[in-house]
Amino acid sequence: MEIRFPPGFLWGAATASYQIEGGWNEEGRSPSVWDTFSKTPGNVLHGDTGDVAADHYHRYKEDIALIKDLGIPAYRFSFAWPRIIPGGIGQVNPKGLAFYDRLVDGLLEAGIQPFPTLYHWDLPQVLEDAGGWTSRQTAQYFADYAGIVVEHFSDRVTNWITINEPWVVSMLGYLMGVFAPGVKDLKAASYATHHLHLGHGLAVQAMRAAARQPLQIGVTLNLSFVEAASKSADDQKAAYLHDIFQNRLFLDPLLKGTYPQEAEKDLGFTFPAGYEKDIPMITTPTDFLGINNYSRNVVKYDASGWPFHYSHTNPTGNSYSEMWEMAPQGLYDLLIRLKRDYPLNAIYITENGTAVPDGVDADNRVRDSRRIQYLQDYIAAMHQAIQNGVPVKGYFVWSLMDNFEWNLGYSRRFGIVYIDYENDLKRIIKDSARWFSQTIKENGFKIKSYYAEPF
Ligand code: IFM
Repeated sequence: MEIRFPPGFLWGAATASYQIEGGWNEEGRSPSVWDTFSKTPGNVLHGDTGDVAADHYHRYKEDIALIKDLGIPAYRFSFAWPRIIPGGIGQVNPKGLAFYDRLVDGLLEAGIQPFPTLYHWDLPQVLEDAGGWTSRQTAQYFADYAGIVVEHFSDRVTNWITINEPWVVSMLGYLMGVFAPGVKDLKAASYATHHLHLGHGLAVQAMRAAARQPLQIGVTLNLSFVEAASKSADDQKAAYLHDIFQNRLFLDPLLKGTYPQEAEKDLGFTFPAGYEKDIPMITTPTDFLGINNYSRNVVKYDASGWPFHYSHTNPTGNSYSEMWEMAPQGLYDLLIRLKRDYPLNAIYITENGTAVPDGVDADNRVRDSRRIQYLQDYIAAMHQAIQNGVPVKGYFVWSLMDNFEWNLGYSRRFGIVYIDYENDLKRIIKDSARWFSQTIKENGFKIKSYYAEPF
């Protein structure tokens, strides 16, 4: 059968500032929490840092040309707060804005739609020193920064994402301590969660006030469909709680104006006193929800689990990437569930992709057939969800190019373009990029049949 997407469906590729830019101390950029974290021994595999990364800061023209040659209509990138306001608040750095002027103008000249994110985790270190996301002030500072960036760019840019994956910031950054800033404290994570929501709401209002034309604004959440490992009551309860932790702690306040009760009762989160008063701000209307999805989560009760009494299982049946289970059914189930449970008019898949071992063959080709299979399966699952009424308006592959995969450094490659770290960071088009390019050209592809089971 032929899969064809609705007219106007937006295809894109995504990246993030710290993961590709490099130029870490150039033209006035201040250190971010990720500079500090990655330079602290033991935090990142092989001691890798984003100092140089893919050197996009200097090679953005070449990268724009790549996107254009591949016929990719939209590009999701993130602004680096420490480049634009090195002190976190106050003085704007004209050279920081100028870099993104060059990038945005270059994209527009190439006919590529910019789809930026304001915050993809590179908090200015100076703000972390003052409490980071555990401090209510940071929410306001983020909104101030958002207003400044929107004032400058909204004559040319209409689609905006406030925050990328607040779950990662609060849970990996402040609860589990495996991402910057490396804190392990449930109260800190609770406060960070609330202040990220608040920062998003304040930012949306600041952005609308600063906008030079009507904007489409959304937030991007990393969501996973959650299943219990068995029908036992304990496993069912574990799955219920994990769904709250992973998904509802973010979806419910933003889209329904409530925190799930169990977050406090069963998981031990403690939100700042008087948090209820922030709910109207947090639920400030947006235009779309961004979703990053890579896998599903299958969990079982586990008395010794940390930070909660459950653990993740590795189900059999699907294959695995270097990171996670490849589970396209999980994307289908997630999308159908979102439509059922939340008032959503527009969804963008703002990230989906996979890290599989790949390398350059003697003929200079990267034959990443497993990545192609993964993308095809997930895109087909998304198509099936659209056929069933889920309003998915666009899809961004993660990632345009191999990059700094946070605490795993450069050991994992998510790109559809290969970065040759050994040879002057040469860009090499992988087979998956050619496949994606063809998919965009045809606005779909052929498959034997859908494989997702009805939800
Ligand atoms: O590389 C990350 C990205 O920064 C956020 N979403 C998940 C990707 C893969 O882990």
